[in-house]
Amino acid sequence: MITMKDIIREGNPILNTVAKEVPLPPVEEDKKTLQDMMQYLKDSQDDEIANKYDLRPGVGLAAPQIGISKRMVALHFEDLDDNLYSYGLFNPKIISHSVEKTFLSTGEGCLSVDREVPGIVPRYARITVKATDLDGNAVKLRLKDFAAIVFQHEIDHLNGIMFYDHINPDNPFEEPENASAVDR
Ligand code: K1U
Ligand code: NI
Repeated sequence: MITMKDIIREGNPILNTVAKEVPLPPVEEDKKTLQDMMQYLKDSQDDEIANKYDLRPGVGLAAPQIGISKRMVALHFEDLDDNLYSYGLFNPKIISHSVEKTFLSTGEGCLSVDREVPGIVPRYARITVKATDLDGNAVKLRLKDFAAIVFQHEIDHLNGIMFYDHINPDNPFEEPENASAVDR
């Protein structure tokens, strides 16, 4: 079981490293890791389990955050229309994106960051992602708004990028051009 003691915190260079592609089809060990990452997210969103094991709630998790520098991400959340996004993905890649930007009105947080970092994190409003799922099937996902934000946050982890790297240090609340806010 993954708990908060397994989560790598900022300052560890693995979080600033470009993760390696996962050979496909995935071996059992990589599948097991990704299944455990999915389970962390589900457990962390269950109040009873989260309290018992002191889990911080998460909607996404990338393998480098548990010290594994491989291109694997887990996502588990519902959007504002109650659509469920529950995916364990190998080698996710953004193949296209909108010109329009978006940002989370409350700012972003990260399981690897034990502090609030205020500011606007500009993201593409719409993205298309190609990846391989836990069953070894190729998937193509069209995502917008909150879902697009979460996927970009997780794929950034695979490229060694933290959410606060996108915040303008001179003017943290400067709104990007062509952007609309997402509330959650
Ligand atoms: O990658 C991570 O550290 C997880 C992080 C992902 C994320 C946060 C904010 C914007 C985009 C992506 C989190 O899941 S922080 C927790 C969180 O945002 C949340 C948790 C439970 C319910 C609702 C939100
Ligand atoms: Ni994060």
